[in-house]
Amino acid sequence: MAAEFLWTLGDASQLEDAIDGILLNGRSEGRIAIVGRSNVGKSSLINRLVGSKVAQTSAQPGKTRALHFYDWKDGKKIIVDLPGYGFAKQSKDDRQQWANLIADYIQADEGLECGIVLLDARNGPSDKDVGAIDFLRDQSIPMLFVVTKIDLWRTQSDRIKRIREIEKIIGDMGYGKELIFYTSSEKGTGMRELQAEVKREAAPTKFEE
Ligand SMILES: Nc1nc2c(ncn2[C@@H]2O[C@H](COP(=O)(O)OP(=O)(O)OP(=O)(O)O)[C@@H](O)[C@H]2O)c(=O)[nH]1
Ligand SMILES: [Mg+2]
Repeated sequence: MAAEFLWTLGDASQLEDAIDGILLNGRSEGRIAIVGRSNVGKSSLINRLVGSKVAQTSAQPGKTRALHFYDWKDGKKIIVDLPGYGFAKQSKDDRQQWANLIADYIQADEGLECGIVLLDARNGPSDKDVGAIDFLRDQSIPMLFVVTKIDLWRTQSDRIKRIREIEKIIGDMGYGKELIFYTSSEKGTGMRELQAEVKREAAPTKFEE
């Protein structure tokens, strides 16, 4: 089997158990966190990346409400599906609770090698996307950027406009074009390149400094 479900973290009180105990007991694989707005295609990308349908996807935003950990055996990584941000129907309290849970996890897991930030091909990066990138940067988490749903680009000029916009915003934050991957989980576009890059991710830079 290419990948299997490991563990769900629904509450910060389980963090210690997750990091030091049940989840990572005896496991040295680096963790890769999938970050992005609700409905951007995080769970779909995970399924494509690991080559099996381990993560639940849904047309309804807000499907993934806890942190789900998957053992990607071929890649020798643990993939973490994070709850999406910017889910409109959420109450302010819920939103804060989710943000705290994600932040607590990111700060607690020293084995987190990389954050993959997903950006919807149909919109330019939003303020919330920029906020998430800032947050990861503040924690010294290396990042890759994955543009999702590129099968929904209708015209060549649409494609060019969006690519320029994405490169500009990511570039202004200090990240190069080589870190941006253009994908479709629907068609499988760009997956091989992304898989190779994620497999290559080495020890976290925050511990090399
Ligand atoms: N056309 C197209 N649709 C996609 C693609 N990737 C995901 N989707 C659709 O987008 C919707 C949301 O996908 P999910 O993978 O569940 O998104 P998510 O980011 O995990 O959402 P939450 O768990 O709610 O945060 C589903 O209807 C998917 O079928 C893609 O590459 N192309
Ligand atoms: Mg999801």
